[in-house]
Amino acid sequence: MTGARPVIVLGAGGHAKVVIDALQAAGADILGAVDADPATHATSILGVSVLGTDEVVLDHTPNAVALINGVGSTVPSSQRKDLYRQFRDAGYTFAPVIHPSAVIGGNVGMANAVQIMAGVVVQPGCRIGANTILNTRASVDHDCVIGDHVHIAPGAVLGGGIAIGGGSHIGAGSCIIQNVRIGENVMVAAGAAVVTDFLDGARIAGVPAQEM
Ligand code: JB3
Repeated sequence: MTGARPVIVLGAGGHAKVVIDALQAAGADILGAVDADPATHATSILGVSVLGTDEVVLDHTPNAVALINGVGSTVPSSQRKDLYRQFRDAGYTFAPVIHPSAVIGGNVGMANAVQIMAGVVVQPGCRIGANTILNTRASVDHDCVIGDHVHIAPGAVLGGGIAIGGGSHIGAGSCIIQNVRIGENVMVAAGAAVVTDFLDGARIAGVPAQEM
């Protein structure tokens, strides 16, 4: 999953814990975690040491380690994307995270640093963008195209042929019917039922989902 390189997890909060658990299930060699504010965290997460701040990463050359983006998001946010770009532009490689319990169909294309958590199903023909999270038990049906830096939150259900623009947040337990087009940086609230297209930047909620 992470090639031969040991990995460092960026972040030591809730998302980092889930990512570390998936990495351990997949047998990855985890050097430790780093955080913007390590003093506010326990010294270890699931037995993985919190090593210090992002400066610790710079003690390792880019070809000696791979990075894991352990900073999540619950709304469209640039924090996770900015962290990814900062280290990518410094020459570091981000590894994917794929929990062994995920079911991934044929002809699924995954860009760099995709994170697929426990119990996810991705059906054939899908394309998943860079730095995108498919969180716990999300279901993505055939031929969906999901952009970069998207978070599909736990339990969201996407029908076939859906397009999700970059940076969007698809809330926990929401449902999107087949062939819907969702723009960039869209916020879909938890539990929404999305049956029509929405443009960039929309904030939508409800059954059926409407702009807030
Ligand atoms: O909904 C689910 C299942 N998970 C949520 C996830 C997707 O997003 C989770 O419940 C949280 O709401 C959120 O998880 P996240 O991003 O881990 O949030 P939190 O627990 O608040 O931890 C974020 C951590 O990232 C904090 O400890 C910050 O200090 C750290 N952080 C922020 N910026 C950073 C940076 N760490 C590093 N290394 N570098 C940064 O630039």
